[in-house]
Amino acid sequence: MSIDLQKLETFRDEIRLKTLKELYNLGFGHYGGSLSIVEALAVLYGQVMKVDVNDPNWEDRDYFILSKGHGGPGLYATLAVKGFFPEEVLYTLNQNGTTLPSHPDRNLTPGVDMTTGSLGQGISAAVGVALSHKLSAKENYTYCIVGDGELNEGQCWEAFQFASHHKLNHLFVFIDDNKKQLDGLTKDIIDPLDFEEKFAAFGFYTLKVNGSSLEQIYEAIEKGKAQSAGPVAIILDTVKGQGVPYLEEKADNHHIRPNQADEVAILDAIEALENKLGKAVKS
Ligand SMILES: Cc1ncc(C[n+]2csc(CCOP(=O)(O)OP(=O)(O)O)c2C)c(N)n1
Ligand SMILES: [Mg+2]
Repeated sequence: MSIDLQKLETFRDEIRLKTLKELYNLGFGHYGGSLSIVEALAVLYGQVMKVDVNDPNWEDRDYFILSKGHGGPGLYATLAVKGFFPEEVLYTLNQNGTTLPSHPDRNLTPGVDMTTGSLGQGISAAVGVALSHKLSAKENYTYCIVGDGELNEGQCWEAFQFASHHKLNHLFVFIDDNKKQLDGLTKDIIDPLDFEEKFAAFGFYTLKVNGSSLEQIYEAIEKGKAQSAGPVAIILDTVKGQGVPYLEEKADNHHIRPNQADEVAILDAIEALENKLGKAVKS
């Protein structure tokens, strides 16, 4: 199948717009790491993954696990645009009684396949899901996004080694290499060294792509599927705050409680996306 770029670009813009709106509505949150995964989410849910919005627990679906659970607002926006639940639900993010807690909970939200937030654990769960599918000779794929900072957790590397040993060829791991973590540059906190070399050494079929390019992400997934030997790692060269230049340039963009200047920039970005999508600008 070839990429439907126009459809995916619209889907991507809708996801970015709804991510900004839900976080702005809440008043604070993980902007940086939600925005850097928008393109990957758009490709996965827009064209690649087999899911049924009317039957989120369909057993033959592909699974998605957001190991860097603090990117939940990006995932929720994707699920809402895809049709798993109405857009209005996004504006209950992280509030009392919500079905959208700050970090994903598989028991609360239609379309969320794994509860995550404690970094390092999601990838282990993803490997378990992929192993169970392989043992039952099922064809479903398991897709997982991990953060570059998250990869400081030793547990991740135990999971990768296990995945490789068991030749989990329907497991795709995306590394959101946005070069930053909570409190600084990843290379300054614990230098991760070369991800391509590390994943290759761990037995993964490894590709590095521009993480803001829908085409490159899609092509990497197609390539990964064409090789059948073992698990696939796709390193996404991303920018924290991706797609909103003001937020990309803001040094401390992990968790933002917008000040006045931030607010103006975020509202401008929302308006620009709404205009681009041909929607009425909120008065
Ligand atoms: C086990 C664990 N330790 C610490 C945290 C707190 N924490 C939340 S996000 C974060 C930084 C993660 O950085 P990265 O994986 O690079 O995420 P991104 O840049 O995509 O936001 C940390 C340390 C956590 N959620 N889980
Ligand atoms: Mg990071």
